[in-house]
Amino acid sequence: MNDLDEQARAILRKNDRGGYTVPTARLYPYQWNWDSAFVALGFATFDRQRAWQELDMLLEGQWPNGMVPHILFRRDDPDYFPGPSVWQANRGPIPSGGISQPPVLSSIVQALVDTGGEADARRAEAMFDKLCLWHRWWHTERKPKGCPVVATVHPWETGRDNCPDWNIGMDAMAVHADLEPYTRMDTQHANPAQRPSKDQYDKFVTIIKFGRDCGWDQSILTNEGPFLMADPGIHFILLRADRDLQKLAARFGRGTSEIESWIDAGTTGSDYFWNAQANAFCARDVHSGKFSDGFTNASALCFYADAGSEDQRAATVAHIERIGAAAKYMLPSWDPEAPMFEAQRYWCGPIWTQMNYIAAKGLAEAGHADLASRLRSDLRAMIEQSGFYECFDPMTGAGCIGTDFSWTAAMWLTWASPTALSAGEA
Ligand code: 9WN
Repeated sequence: MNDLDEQARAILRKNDRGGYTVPTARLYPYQWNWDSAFVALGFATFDRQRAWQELDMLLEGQWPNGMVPHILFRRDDPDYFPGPSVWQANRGPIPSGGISQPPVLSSIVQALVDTGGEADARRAEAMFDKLCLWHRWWHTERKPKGCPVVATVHPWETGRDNCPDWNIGMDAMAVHADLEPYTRMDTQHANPAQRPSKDQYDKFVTIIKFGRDCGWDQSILTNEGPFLMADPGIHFILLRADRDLQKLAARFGRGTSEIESWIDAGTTGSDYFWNAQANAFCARDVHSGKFSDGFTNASALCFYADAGSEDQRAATVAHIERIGAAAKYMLPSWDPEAPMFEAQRYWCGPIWTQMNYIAAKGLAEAGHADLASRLRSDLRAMIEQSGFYECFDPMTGAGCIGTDFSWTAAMWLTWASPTALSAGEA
């Protein structure tokens, strides 16, 4: 019995709010989209019924147009800003945010089916139509006119909120002149030096105001909103999820031609992200075509999506190896050798546990077992040293921001712990 395993299970139980899990108490007191997907993997190591319940409760919030919102506000909680009264996004059955989050869900469902039995397959089959509807939403509502790939309207939708990747789009937009005054709560629960800046928050809230003012019409938000960038993270996660959805479709005897068309578009669309100067897959502003130029943990997800040419993949491996020599721990969210790197500021450098997990999964599948196992053993070492933090300083392994964090506990149980079922693999 590993004591950290017991601690990880206790964190998941403690963050359980009755069938769904909050990422951490107070700082994030609601159900978040991709957090819940990763958390389900953690529950599955000791309570499969509870794992499926997490996903069912996430899908309960799906909008009629197919979008699965990034946050579900089952009750109002004064600890978080912006809450339901700011979003006013009431187009679904549960008050929610008006944007989505990286669509990792179908891949998690496929993983549960892969490792489970007939009962798991039945649970997956019951949610198959909802998964399809959500993928279709990405491929239509978030596909800007004239753009070959899906894009994003808000840095929060990418899950990589203040990554320097978004600076081009954020610099190109203005803070709304009539923005209502607001009080941030995150800086009361966490060290402000590790969180996004005031200007970034003003712009985050400006985009919410735009969404609210257009009644959360997703086509208007995508095509006319203040921010529109394409994210290699969302792109590669969606392409992987499309592939996993196709496997589920085949298993359940459902049609696959529409899903195949998404996979084809995603495969060729990967080139849109190739920044030849940086020799890496990078984020890109859709309006100006300008590239971000830093290598991120999302750039490394081409393997997870099984995308990119041989040269592009070799260049990606070279970046990972270079960064592996510069950082004590892998895989930082922003290149430690690039300007704007900050070892402890949120998505400007810190290591994110769920990103390590999917990046390593892809690397292992592509035959880079050494790199995959470095990502795993580094995550294990940081958790052993610092505990179950939200993210970690890649230079020292110190924990940053949220404590007793659900997806960190889940990634420990699923993957990083020496007792994890997948101990032999990445
Ligand atoms: C906004 C919950 C979420 C994660 C995101 C992470 C952070 C929220 C915030 O917390 O974002 O969605 O308020 O900072 O960036 O990836 O899903 O853990």
